[in-house]
This record gives sequence, C-alpha cells and structure tokens, in this order.
Amino acid sequence: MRARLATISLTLALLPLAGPAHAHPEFEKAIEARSGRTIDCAFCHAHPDGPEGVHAGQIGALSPADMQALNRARTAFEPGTEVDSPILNDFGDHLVTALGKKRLVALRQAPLKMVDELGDSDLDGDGISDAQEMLDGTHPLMRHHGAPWSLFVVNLQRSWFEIVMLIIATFFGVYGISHLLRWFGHEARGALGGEEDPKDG
Ligand SMILES: [Ca+2]
Repeated sequence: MRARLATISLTLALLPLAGPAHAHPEFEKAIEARSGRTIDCAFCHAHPDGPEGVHAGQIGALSPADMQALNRARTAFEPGTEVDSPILNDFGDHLVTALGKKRLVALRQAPLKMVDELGDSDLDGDGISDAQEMLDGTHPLMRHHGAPWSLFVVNLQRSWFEIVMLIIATFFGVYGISHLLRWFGHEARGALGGEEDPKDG
C-alpha cells in the first residue's frame, strides 16, 4: 500500500514536468474563436485527442527510440532546431522548428500572434499559407481543406492559362459548328431550290 501511494505521489509530482508534451488548448480555442470552425488536437499533434494516451502518436505508445526523439523535441528551445517529434504532426514539428519551444510557450498568452511569425510557409502546397490556414481554422496539412473562396482564387490563379485556352477553344468550337450548320442549311436550300426549278419552268 505504501509503495502504491509512493508511486501515485511520484506520478503527481512529475506531472508538471510533462508540461511541454501536453496539448496547448490556448491555441485551439483562439483558432476556433477566430475562424468559427471546430478543430481538434490533430491540427498540430499526431493524435486527434492530443499527446496523452496509449494510442499511436500518444506518449503511452512510444518506443524507447520515440522517447528519445520526444526528448530532443522538448529541448528545442530556440528556433532553427530541426524537430521530428513522435507526438506532433508535420505542422507541429514545423512550429517548433520555426519558432522554438520557448517562443511557443510565450505565445500561449497571445496565440494568434503566431501568424505574424510563421512567414509564408505552406506545408500542404495548396496555395494558402499555414498562417492563413490557422486564421481560417483549416488544416495546414490537408491540400483540399481550405476556405472555399481562398481555394477558388488560388485555383483560378494557378489554372488561368488552361481556363483561357478552354474559353478560346469553346468559342471556336461553337463558331465552327454554327458555320457548319449554316453551310448545311445553305446547301439544303440550294438542293431544294434546284429540284423545284424545273417544275416552275
Ligand atoms: Ca496550405
């Protein structure tokens, strides 16, 4: 019994030390308030329920090698340290790499300031920056997940040449068909007129 109590006490004592591994609800709440969309921990973490648990991408399921990678990520206090944390997704890794752990913790007081510090990175390559996806509450790693108008504008910018070519081709197609029909009409009238002429004479 005493040993069990000691284990529980030790666990409780160590909980604050696990702080950096916990999800940061401040960011989630700020993004939801700004965008009006509901997001989950999978915005930055490997698991949608966050890092606490025993499922894939959560601390309870990490191998010794994963734990080493986690500890390396936890000590990436300054920006510029390449991070590959087993409990973060690529966007979470990118945040730690780009801003550093120290700055990220400070940004919990004003989460949306992060968008001014993220630069123009666009991890999913959908043409909408990661910072803008944070403001929109759309996932920065899902190429087809974006604000509809932003995606429309991006696609328009990317495909303008094909769209212009399509319009030109359609125009000439319609123009050609109308002329062809006119020619058939003319020929038909001519043929009918040719047959009627002898009777008239
Ligand atoms: Ca994007």
